[in-house]
Amino acid sequence: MSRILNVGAAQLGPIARDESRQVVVGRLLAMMREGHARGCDMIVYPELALTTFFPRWFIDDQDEIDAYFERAFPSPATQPLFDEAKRLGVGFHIGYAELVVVDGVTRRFNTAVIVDRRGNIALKYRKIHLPGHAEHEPYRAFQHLEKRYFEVGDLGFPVVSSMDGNLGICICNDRRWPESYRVMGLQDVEAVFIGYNTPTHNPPAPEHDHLTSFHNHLSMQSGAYQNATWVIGVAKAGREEGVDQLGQSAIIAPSGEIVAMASTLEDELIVAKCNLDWCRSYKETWFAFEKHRRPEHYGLIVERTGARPPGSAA
Ligand code: CDV
Repeated sequence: MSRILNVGAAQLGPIARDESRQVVVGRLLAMMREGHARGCDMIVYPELALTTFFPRWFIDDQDEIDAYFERAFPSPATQPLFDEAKRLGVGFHIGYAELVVVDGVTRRFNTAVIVDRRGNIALKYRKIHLPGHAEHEPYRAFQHLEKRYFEVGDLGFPVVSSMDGNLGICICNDRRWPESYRVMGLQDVEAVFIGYNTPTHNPPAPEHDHLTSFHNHLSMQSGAYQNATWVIGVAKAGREEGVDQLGQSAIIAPSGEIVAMASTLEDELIVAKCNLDWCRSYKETWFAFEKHRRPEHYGLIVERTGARPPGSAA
């Protein structure tokens, strides 16, 4: 019997700055119920799925910033997601801004979790590749202050055996980096969940704007194929507080093919029957890592961060 994970990628349309957690959770619950009615085992929500994408603003007031963060997860506002998932017997993935106090020090992360069918958190990931900048940059039409508001994640790229498969997470900008997928590939990952908030305009390089959609799929399709895994990429899409964000949420097979894609920029659930056993055909042939990888020649990948031309000093 094949291991089938029926996945619902729950793309979100814009979330307004003044939209409450309760209203957003209501939208998420509506898609969870739709997913259950359509036979889903797992609902995948995007990055920072509970609020507007606040790193687009330079905010001075720390209390105002912290209002976008969750101090507990679940909290009274988000508990209904856990309760409904348990009642329906579906799992879910969701991204949120996490605030924790450790040994008296406040830490803030861009986080995502997988919650299993029983309503338990099976895996937590904290975003590692934080894009953007840390200071206000007035030339930009809008800011991207993830480097200011979040710390680099400290949990690596973990994979968990849950829901009858090996499941992993990375978040938005992580999907552009082959290392993210490879570290999970080396843990035999079979499905990677990725939420994203991607403006269609990139202020530092507007010459790439017309390629935003291509680069989104290119990154996720190559990550899927080269690591023999399903990849489920889910957007927060549409014009959010004046900023256009990419849609085209996609469910990608280990072949690298897109098997389902969103066609709107709104709340939209796309569904695919993900046969986790399809991964084996690639994991045991082209990408039988144990037979074909040559890590003794890959040292630079972990020794060096930035590129240096041949002959330059260390
Ligand atoms: N939320 C993100 O990580 N966004 C980044 C860019 C657009 C800043 C991305 O790679 O999509």
